[in-house]
Amino acid sequence: MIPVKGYEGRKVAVLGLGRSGLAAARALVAGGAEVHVHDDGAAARERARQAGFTLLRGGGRPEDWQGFSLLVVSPGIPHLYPAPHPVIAAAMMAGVPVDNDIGLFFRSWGQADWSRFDRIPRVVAVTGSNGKSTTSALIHHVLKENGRPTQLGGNIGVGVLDLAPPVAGEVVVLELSSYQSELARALTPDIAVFLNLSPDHLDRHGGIGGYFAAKRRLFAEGGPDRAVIGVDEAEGVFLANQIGAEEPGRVIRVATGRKLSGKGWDVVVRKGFLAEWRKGRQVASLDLRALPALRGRAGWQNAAAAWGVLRALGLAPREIAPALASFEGLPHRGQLVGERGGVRFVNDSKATNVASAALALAAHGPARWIAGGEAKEGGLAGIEPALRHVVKAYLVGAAAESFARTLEGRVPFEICGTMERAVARAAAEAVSGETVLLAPAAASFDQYRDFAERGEDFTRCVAALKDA
Ligand code: UMA
Ligand code: ADP
Repeated sequence: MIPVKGYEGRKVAVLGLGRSGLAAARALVAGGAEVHVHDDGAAARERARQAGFTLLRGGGRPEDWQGFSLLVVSPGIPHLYPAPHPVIAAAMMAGVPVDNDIGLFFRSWGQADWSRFDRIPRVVAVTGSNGKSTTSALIHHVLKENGRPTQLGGNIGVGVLDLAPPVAGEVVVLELSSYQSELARALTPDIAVFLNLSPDHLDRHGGIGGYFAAKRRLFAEGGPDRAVIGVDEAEGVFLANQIGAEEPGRVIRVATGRKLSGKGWDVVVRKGFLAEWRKGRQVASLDLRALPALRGRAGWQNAAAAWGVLRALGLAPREIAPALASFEGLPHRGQLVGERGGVRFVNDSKATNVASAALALAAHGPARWIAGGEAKEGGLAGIEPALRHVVKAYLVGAAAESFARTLEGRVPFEICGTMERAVARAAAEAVSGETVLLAPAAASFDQYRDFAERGEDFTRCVAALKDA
């Protein structure tokens, strides 16, 4: 745990008692704060009470906030859009600062006793619409393989305040969601990564502009020493230009599929070949085509971003290359879960938006595509160019009918409803050389607890086929 500094003897409230909230409450107590907690769920409140926490009284009216120095909010709880949670609204009306575990982490990070370290710890923060978990895990994996001290946390599942206090020279890799970066009152990583931007979570950010603004804060507030920026979209080009205009050395640009001009520090992947350029010269290269967990443009972008970070951390190409090859990937992201009569079964349940689903289709097609779930704003808009990789779509969940309307006249489809039926139908019709691909382009919450449960259901259905 990383005890929170700066709130000794002061009253602090924590809203939401999941992974980030509970870790924050514990770390605030360890730092000497007087902590009051709240969760809208009665069971979570009861668990907290039994664990010895004081429950917040009221909280829905500005007068309830007398004497409070801070409200710490969990990322899943809206503070602005689509509507502020009433407790947050009241605290803000009362002028109480609102922060989250990420802000507290960065405020509590640098310590006076670090003077005993010969190499100070560093933080790498990774953001983007897609590929954050994979890239964060990849950087962490390569560091570990090279015997470097490292920890992994943030949106990937470990609340940041639950991380252990760092040791000398440690690199802490944080995956940061837009929910987390939007609210944090301190954001000071040493290296920050912006992978890409495509529409997602728009209801929480009041549209794409708000979503980009939430991610950009990582580069504006404090400003990292080094920014690794994917420039495949206009937003990344804009960001790289803005940061690099003042200090070109601060930016490492990452591109897949096109050459970059200029004499900066770039990592470019074309047709599966990674090349690192500095001052107009190629200084390193690697063939990524044989790396199974880093397939297609999505995998190449993640590999190139990780390469940029690792080089900025001082690793040599000969240290990075073997560790990239031994990375097995994360479950539910382009994961091969079965093969039968020349047909591959790939679980990409985490492809919850159109951009990730489109890249998955391009990487794994020709595809028998299982899609649907709880549609995101915009539905399937933007998927059209990727449909050439689709042999037939098998639609599930609440979005099935609306997805069918988009696909009408473009590709054959069938409304299957359940995963079990979709897998059975796709497997029955697939021929050798095709892939049965779960890449839903939608959230899972209509039928499952989360994307992982959906991916596990797909995997189970595929395994059941083998016995049939
Ligand atoms: N709650 C309320 N009122 C509300 C909503 C929620 O009281 O209106 C309570 C719930 O009853 C629950 C708690 O808040 O007890 C849950 O808080 P949370 O949803 O913020 O979840 P945590 O368990 O704290 O997990 C969060 C991240 N969750 C979200 O951003 C939604 C986790 O990311 C992250 O791993 C964890 O912190 C540790 O940092 C998950 C996620 O889905 C994986 N992220 C989104 C994504 O990747 O798309 C952004
Ligand atoms: P995140 O943590 O940003 O959600 P993940 O690594 O969990 O990212 O991957 C989410 C989904 O996006 C998966 O379906 C995966 O196949 C796909 N994906 C991974 N990397 C990228 C990328 N660089 N660009 C687009 N899609 C990607």
